[in-house]
Amino acid sequence: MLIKNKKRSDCSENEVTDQSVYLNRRQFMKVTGGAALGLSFGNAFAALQSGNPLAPPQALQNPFQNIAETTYGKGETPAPYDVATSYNNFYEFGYGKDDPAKKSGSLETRPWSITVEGEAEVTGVFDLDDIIKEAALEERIYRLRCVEAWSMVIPWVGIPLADVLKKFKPTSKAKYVYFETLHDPKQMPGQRGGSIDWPYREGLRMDEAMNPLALLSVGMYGSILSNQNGAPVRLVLPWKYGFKSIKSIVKIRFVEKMPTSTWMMLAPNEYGFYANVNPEVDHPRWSQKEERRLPSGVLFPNVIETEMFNGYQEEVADLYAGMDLKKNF
Ligand SMILES: Nc1nc2c(c(=O)[nH]1)N[C@H]1C(S)=C(S)[C@@H](COP(=O)(O)O)O[C@H]1N2
Ligand SMILES: [Mo]
Repeated sequence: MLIKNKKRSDCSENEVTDQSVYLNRRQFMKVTGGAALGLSFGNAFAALQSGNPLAPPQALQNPFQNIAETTYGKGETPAPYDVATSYNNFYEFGYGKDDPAKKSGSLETRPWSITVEGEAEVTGVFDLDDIIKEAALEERIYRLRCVEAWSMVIPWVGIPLADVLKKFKPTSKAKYVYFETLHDPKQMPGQRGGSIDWPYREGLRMDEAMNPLALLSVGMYGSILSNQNGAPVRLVLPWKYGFKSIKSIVKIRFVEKMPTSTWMMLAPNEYGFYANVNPEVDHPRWSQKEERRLPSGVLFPNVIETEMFNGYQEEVADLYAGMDLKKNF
């Protein structure tokens, strides 16, 4: 076993867009430069004072046998661990940026099964540890750009998604792959109310899923994933807006038709299927030309220009050759 858990702890899609989700996104834009950001800077500062800002807590350290180093993101400065684990989007635990850290302790991450179904030769229910047992874990330092115009650099631990998907032998009918997050209101308090039609859903075109950049992540900062970051297993798709990087995955389905994601269901005019980072295509309610790179606070706003495909053009531009990226946003 590669992972040891050290210590551990409705509305339908045609109803109007979820007001509370809207509100939350709008409120977020309003506080930009305000108190919330001072807070994340405060966390970074506390982490810097407490020793190594890139180290997870003692109880979580070194659960993996081997993590291969890669060149991805060498030279980038990762966000302090405390920032990456205290400023999150994970609506299953609430809409506030600090809700996931406060409320995700109730998530049981072992044992964890993933159901694989649809257009593939190998389908069924698999234990996560069996899926990753023979896989080689890699560290990849990636930029994560949220559609809300903030970003951070995170050192992930994971397996190329292609390596995992190939094991299930998708058939020629598998044109897309669809993912679902756990749906369990007992463990996920955010699912007890609100108007998102749970579970959280996402999808990729097959060639996107097979792109070498796509990572199935089981860890961060050399350790396991924190619950608020999507434990025990999530996607990381660094050329796409953060919402495509679905957390706490329990279902993988190979399909013929383009699946509908949670954000497409909520606001199809604002969140498309592709959701590639693109400074030329503004969100209907705000610009995507710039981003706040966290840690960022009132005194150090740290605003940088957003890059096409979040700077990963070389790796992924071919996937979209000839496509109108304004239409296919
Ligand atoms: N299941 C689920 N996955 C999710 C989300 C969510 O609310 N639920 N939020 C997304 C968004 S909007 C972002 S920006 C990233 C944030 O990842 P992080 O908290 O690890 O930085 O997770 C994505 N994955
Ligand atoms: Mo996001």
